[in-house]
This record gives sequence, C-alpha cells and structure tokens, in this order.
Amino acid sequence: MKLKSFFATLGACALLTASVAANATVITVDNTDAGFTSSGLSYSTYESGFIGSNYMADARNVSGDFAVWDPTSSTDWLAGVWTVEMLWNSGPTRADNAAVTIDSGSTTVSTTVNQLLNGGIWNNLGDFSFDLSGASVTLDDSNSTSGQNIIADAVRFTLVTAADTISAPTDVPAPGTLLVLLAAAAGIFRLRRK
Ligand SMILES: [Ca+2]
Ligand SMILES: [Ca+2]
Repeated sequence: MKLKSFFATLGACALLTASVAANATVITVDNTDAGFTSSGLSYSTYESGFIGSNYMADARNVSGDFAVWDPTSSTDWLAGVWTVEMLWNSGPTRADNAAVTIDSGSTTVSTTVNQLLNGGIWNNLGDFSFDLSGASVTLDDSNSTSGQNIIADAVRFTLVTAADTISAPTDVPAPGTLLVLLAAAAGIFRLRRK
C-alpha cells in the first residue's frame, strides 16, 4: 500500500469513528410525559411555539408554582454527563428570570432562564453530571414579579459521556476506534514490507 493510500484509509476510518460517536442518546421529557410533574400549572395552547400537544403555564400573582422534568424513568437513562436544554414558548407576560434548579441526584446547580426570549427553540442550559437516580430539572416561580408566568413545555437530555466510561478508562475501545487502530497497524506492516 502506498503512503497516500494508507492515509486515505486512515481518513475513512476516522470518519467512521465520528459517525459512531454521532449516534447520541437523547431523552426528551415533554409536559405530557410520565417523567413530568407540576404544581399550580395549567395546560395551554394559547401561544404557538410549543412541542407536543400543549404546554403548561403557572398562575400569575400566585407563588409556589413549579414544574419538574425527571428523565430517570427512561430506559436510556444512565449516570454520566448530559447536555440539558429547555424549550418554552414566548409571550408578553413571561418571566424574564425564571428559576431553574438542576439536581444531579447528590448536588444542585441553580440558574435562570429568560422566557420572554428564545421561545420555540432548544435553549442550552449547559452540561451537567448526573447520578443514576434522583436526577431532575425544576422550574419555579420564586423570581416572578407581578403578572409574570413561568412556562413549562419540554426538557431534552443529550448524553455527552457515560459515567462508566469516565471511571473505567481501560474499557474496550469503541468499534470505530478499534478499526482505526487495525487500519493503522495494517498500513505500517505493509509499508515496512515494501
Ligand atoms: Ca409540550
Ligand atoms: Ca405563580
């Protein structure tokens, strides 16, 4: 095998590795799914930009309302780092700093979302490390001022790195990685024989 051909093979194998990695595990919890619970919220279809059959809005000028998205009942759920995205639809009475708590199962991270903006799209809240149980995302109206709504529609979890991959680096490499290594070994062997 010529050197140019060897690197072409190596490149093709690298592409294969990338395509294997691209098959990400995604869990979407909509407000009508089993993993969703809420208190003080009502179903609505008043504003467009929601996913599924509806979304939920809290009572304005009543405090203590919240929504919880729990991905752990999904058969795809596992401990590890997940990207968390939230989708709401915008409207003139939306909360501009709605409180969000990401619970890993053992620690919590607090942030806020401006629901006046970026309605109808997946808004990235960041990458978070989650335990196998107890993981959830909560939205509440604790920051709401007079006349503001919080909107609960859907939260999407995309797996970045599984925990067993992090804790066990000596695991067998992914199939794509193995192919690259075999191709490299075969290429070097052939080059040496010429
Ligand atoms: Ca929905
Ligand atoms: Ca409220």
